[in-house]
Amino acid sequence: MNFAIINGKLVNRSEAKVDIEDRGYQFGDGVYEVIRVYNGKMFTVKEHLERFVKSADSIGITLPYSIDDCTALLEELVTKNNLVEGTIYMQITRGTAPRNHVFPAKDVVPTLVAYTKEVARPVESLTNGVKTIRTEDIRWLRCDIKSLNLLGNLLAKQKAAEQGCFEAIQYRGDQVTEGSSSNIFIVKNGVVITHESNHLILKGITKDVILQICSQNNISFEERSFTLAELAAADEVFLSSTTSEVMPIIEIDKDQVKEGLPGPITRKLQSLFTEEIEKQCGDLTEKISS
Ligand code: PSZ
Repeated sequence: MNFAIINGKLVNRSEAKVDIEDRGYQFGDGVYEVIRVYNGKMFTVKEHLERFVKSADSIGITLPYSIDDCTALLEELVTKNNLVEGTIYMQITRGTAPRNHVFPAKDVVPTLVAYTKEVARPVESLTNGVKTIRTEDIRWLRCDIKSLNLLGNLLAKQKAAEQGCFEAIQYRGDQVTEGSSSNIFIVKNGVVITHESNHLILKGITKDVILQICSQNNISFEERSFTLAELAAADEVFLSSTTSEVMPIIEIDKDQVKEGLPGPITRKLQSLFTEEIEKQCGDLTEKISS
């Protein structure tokens, strides 16, 4: 049997339902997280749960559990579902109340749900790289909140998919912000460059692990916005996310990045990132080939 968690209780996944007046369903009034599981162990779970609390706090939702209690609940879910390689999706909404834009009374309890999914590492894409398009960033100005409202992101991703591409690289004016569901990095003259974590992007957990890896391994990096011209002139381009890890970008709007092959610093970061996963979760069976 497969389980989900609704408000702290393990329930049968097929019976896990929420009300039609849940504010998540009606307004997208909530926040979420996706946590990676390798070898049955959660990767960077503390960082994800801290960001979850921060996102919730920033829209005035208080998580009814401590981070330790939450971790224990998620561990139980992973065990019960025999999840070896996959993701945990969790979201909290402002709860169920008669539809009204104004927040409901304080006694309305938030709805917290979590469930798991089996997801293999995208080893083929990690090895060969992915194609992308560019598209204008039409989202709101609080992209630092991991909000359930994803329409801008969905429209961008759909546009990419319709062109046979994996991701849409978004920009405001002439500045690159982030992917529709990833952070974007360029490498120029040996320096790794990625947008600073402000209100225009999500502060990616994967991004932060990569920047930590850079500082520990004497790889120069700059956290600053960069232009579309810098993107076009980059030596290497890659994206990062919980499920995509360090993903080489080999094409942008049909133009090859360099020779259309993953670059040496991207490869180095992939290998160091894999080491970090193995440190936290144990050995991985499938390897990225160069
Ligand atoms: O499974 C998937 O497709 C996932 S799992 C996480 C994401 C996609 N994306 C997270 C994300 C995002 O949605 C935006 C707009 N920017 C950056 C990221 C990367 O964040 P982390 O590294 O925390 O997953």
